[in-house]
Amino acid sequence: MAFYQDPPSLGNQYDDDRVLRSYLARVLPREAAASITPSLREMGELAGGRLYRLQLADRENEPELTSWDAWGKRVDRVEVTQLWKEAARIACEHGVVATAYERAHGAFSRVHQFALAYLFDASSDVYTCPLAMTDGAARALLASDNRALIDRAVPRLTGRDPARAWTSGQWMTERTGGSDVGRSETVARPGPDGAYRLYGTKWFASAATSEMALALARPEGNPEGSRGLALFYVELAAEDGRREGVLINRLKDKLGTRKVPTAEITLDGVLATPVTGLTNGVRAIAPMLNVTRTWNAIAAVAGMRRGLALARSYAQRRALFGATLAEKPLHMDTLAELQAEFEGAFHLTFRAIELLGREETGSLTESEAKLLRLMIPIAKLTTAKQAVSVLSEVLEAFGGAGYIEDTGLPRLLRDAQVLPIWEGTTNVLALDALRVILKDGSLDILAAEVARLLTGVVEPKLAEAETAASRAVSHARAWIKEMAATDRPGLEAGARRVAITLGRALSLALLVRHAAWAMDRERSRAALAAAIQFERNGVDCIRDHDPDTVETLAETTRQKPAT
Ligand code: MFK
Repeated sequence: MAFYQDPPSLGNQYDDDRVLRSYLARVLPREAAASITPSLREMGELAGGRLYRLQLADRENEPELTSWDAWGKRVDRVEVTQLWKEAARIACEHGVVATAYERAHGAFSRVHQFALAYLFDASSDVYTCPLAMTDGAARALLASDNRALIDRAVPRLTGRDPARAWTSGQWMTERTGGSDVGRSETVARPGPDGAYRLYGTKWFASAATSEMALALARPEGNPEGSRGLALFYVELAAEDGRREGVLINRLKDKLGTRKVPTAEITLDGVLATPVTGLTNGVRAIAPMLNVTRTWNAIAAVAGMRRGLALARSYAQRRALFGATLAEKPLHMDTLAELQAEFEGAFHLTFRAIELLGREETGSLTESEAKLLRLMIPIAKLTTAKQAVSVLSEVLEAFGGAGYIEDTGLPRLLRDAQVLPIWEGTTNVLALDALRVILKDGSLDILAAEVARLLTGVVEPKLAEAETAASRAVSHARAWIKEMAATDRPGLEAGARRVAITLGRALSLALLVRHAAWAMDRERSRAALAAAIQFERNGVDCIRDHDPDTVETLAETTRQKPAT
């Protein structure tokens, strides 16, 4: 008899998720938990069932751009994949964005919404990209107080009727770069009627099928730099499907997120409405960035969770050297390391989400607002890096099968690789976090949060983890203080290591707090094991700056190639 390996399989992704269910049991009031559970179970069933099967079946399809119709008319029509069409309907009807704005459970509505997004994400082929931008655009418009635009767009961005729903794009990046947005070349020109029209090229317009976009552009005559940019609302939905003044030049040929129709577009006089004044566009789009960066973190967590669910299923079915992989100590040790990373990322991200929900319902204290401002870049950059390394290991856990396209596994790694890049690279966000720390004392608040989380934890097995979390934060504080006073370039050079250390220390403190709760209330030791393992994986990455070594290697970078 020839041997054929059973493939990995998924069950209901809500029922199978101890980490999610235990977290929700801790944070949600009893009635809220009872009320939202059916919606999560339904999404878990879709994500592990119909949507997952469709994702595997739809694997080879990609979006297609048709630039011209048969009679030579420019149409710029983008046809998305079958799964994306289904995902759009499911996301809308299940309120994957709407739940946050309906606020059925006050501040906890954000937790409910992001739990839905977390379950949905890994079976959606990154349809969470347009959802993230849609959520972010609604948030930025609401923050702008522009009543006309809010009334026009927000009900469509946050509604549950697929026939009326809109998604939004986020048009920032240009050929001049994605990080230094202040170099944007797109100009906004007022016409004789006073209406603005945009002229320029956007170089990474994600989800080119959106019905609207928020775009940065420089009103003619404004100064250079980011303060001279303004935020504009661009409506793209038109009767014949195409808005005058927007040309889709081509779709990007990307490493991953291949189902996302990311486009290069030319803005050739498209009508645009200023969202909030004619300057300070980066400040105006910042509420959107904070929301999309939170989505980025949830996508990282969801990707890790999916990879581990598949790897665990496989470990139970794959036999070698006389036992299943699930019985092999080294394989189990490897998966334990990955599971701890996933659980740390989960708690870090959902803590930021709790604060976001409180911010939106006006119940955030001033110091919590500062904590949230610091936590979002830290959570985004920490979880994105974890996702890439965890999913690389997950592929290895399948041996050669992890490298074969029609298992559906390589996509996990490719789609993770974008997470440290878009919405601000690791280094750009580390510098953002450092700026915030130096400006408003938010590191003291983060340190107080870590101390608060650890207070009252008496389990001796958690002692080392507690010490590691608080030591890492103290080290970061002392290091920043010293470097800020003595060595500014060294401070900048260490920004990534500091940000990741803070992300890991906060994750560990959250894991410790949850482990203590789970042992007490659920008689479960799984979260305890995750906390202990996370500490073993390492927390403090700060190293003393060694300018000589870095400078010697930097010389190689600056060398001109031999001719
Ligand atoms: C499922 C996954 C979901 C993800 C979907 C994503 C789809 C992909 C779409 C994209 O990738 S869109 C492109 C994303 N691009 C970026 O995220 C840009 C990355 N670069 C940065 O973040 C730079 O740090 C930044 C452009 C902000 C730097 O520009 P500047 O000109 O040096 O801005 P500056 O001076 O730091 O900030 C200007 C103002 O905004 C300041 O306020 P004031 O004017 O009052 O002083 C800042 O405090 C404020 N600000 C900046 N970032 C903020 C913020 N305020 C609150 N929160 C923030 N995050």
